Amino acid sequence: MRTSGVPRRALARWPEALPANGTVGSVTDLVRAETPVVMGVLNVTPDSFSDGGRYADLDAAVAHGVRLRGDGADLIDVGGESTRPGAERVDAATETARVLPVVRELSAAGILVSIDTSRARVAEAVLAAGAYVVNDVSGGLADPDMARVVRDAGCPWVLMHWRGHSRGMRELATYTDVVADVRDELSRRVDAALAAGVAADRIIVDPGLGFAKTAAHNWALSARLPELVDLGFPVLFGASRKSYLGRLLADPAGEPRPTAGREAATVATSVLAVAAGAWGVRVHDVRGTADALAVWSATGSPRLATATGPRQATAPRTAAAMGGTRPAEAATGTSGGDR
Ligand code: PMM
Repeated sequence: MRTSGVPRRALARWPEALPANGTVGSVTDLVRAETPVVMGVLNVTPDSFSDGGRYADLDAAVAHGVRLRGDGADLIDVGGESTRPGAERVDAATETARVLPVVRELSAAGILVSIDTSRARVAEAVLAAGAYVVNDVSGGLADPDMARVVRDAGCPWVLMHWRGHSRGMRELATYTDVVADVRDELSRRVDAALAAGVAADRIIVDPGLGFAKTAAHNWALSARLPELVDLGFPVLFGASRKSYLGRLLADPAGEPRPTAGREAATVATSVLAVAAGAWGVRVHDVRGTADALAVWSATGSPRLATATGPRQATAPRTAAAMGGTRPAEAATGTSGGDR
């Protein structure tokens, strides 16, 4: 791997203005965007469930990021640690070494980058190298220092619903009512972020499909997405190529459809999620989803009829605002396989 010569910039305060070739002008515009945001996945890992091993080389990774941008991605989500069920963790130095040069190069090319990490040290290093958004699959639970890093940077923070690291997440997939439980646990994460001084207009939430969730849980979260939208924060939806789609499309012998054959189903989930009020979608193949969302926009951006109404009509409903107490969040666990 070669390293980029792009200078690191100080992390004094986050620049509100976005790189010139972005489709929105500022971080606030990005978080409040009314047009759907498409986040393209770029895993610089040997073992992610869909693209693991394909972009380990810097040039290949950067070229893929540029391609995803050309296909219509608003943000490129760079990850250096696989979170598939059962995956072993890598150390922070390895994770940083994987992502840092890629983030530097993409940022230098004016491409908006989010960093998929749950480690504060990694986030801090890549924010200094030009990343604009922290996508934290642990919603701030994995590293108590993450809230400080995000607060000091002033960058957007994706808080994903999470109950424990990959090795044990399957055992944690027990819910009374998955949608209500995910909503409650997410609102606790929002409250913790706000209490740590993170600005409300920097927070994005995500149901975390496939993370301590069975296929039935994922379908329930998709079907009742407006209940999460009702929290009042932008919702990111990440169904791309996940195993519940493979199982839906299983062959007559019951063999799940391999990841490469899940694209049309991914596009369908993206459009349905956005029509249900999602702020954005996180996908591996940007072109298909971007095209489908262009069709959705051209036909007047129709929203699905929902019990709760459109996102704009609701005020933020965090745990503190709702004044309730909820079951404790599990923060540990173990497990294995295709997400
Ligand atoms: N899924 C994966 C990784 N990161 N981040 C967010 N915010 N939401 C997700 O659903 C999500 C994520 C799963 O692994 P992948 O990178 O191979 O898709």
